[in-house]
Amino acid sequence: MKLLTKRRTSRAGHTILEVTISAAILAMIFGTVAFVAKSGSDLFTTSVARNDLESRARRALSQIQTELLSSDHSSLDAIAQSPVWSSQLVFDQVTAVSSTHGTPVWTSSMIEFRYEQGEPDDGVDNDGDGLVDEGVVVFVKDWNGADEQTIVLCRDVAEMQEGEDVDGADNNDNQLTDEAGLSFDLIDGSLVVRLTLQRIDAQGRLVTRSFESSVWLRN
Ligand SMILES: [Ca+2]
Ligand SMILES: [Ca+2]
Ligand SMILES: [Ca+2]
Ligand SMILES: [Ca+2]
Repeated sequence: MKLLTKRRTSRAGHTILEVTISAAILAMIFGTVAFVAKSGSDLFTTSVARNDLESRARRALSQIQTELLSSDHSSLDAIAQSPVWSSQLVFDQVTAVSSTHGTPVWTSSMIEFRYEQGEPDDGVDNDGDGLVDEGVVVFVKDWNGADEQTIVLCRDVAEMQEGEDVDGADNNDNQLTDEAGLSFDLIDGSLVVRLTLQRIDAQGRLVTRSFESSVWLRN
């Protein structure tokens, strides 16, 4: 009788051990599945944010290119040669044709980086969107003229180019020093436009994308 009781106790103990091991294995499996699912979800949300920034940056650069191609390139002569850069570009465009003489009417246009409304340049995220001192790219038609019109080409523009800090050095190794999130510089007759956009994705992570395009300035 004692032998039977001992066997039953041993069998019960063995079963508890098996159950414990099985539970541990199942926990590991479920943990791995949950991790893989979360990783996939994180990649997806980051990808959505990245694609959003890419499409907006391409659209803005395309609009800038279009405006510059229809400009008087001689008005862009004031642009400094790289590595000098500017976050503002002023140029002349034909905005109308004189009704009396049939000649083109030239007016000044301007493209520049401006701090977002409600987001002063103070090192603080004033509007609570997770970005610090972010700005917009604006295109101003008839700049300082009677019919001045301001159009926002792009939002979520970083204050600085990706990888660049305000420290007097070229941190991102593009030959420009402390350049802004929108910058213009001239290289061998081509105007180079550089743009860095940022946003916070659905997981609360900062996503940054940078783009560059060139416009050949014919004389
Ligand atoms: Ca902000
Ligand atoms: Ca600020
Ligand atoms: Ca740089
Ligand atoms: Ca720097």
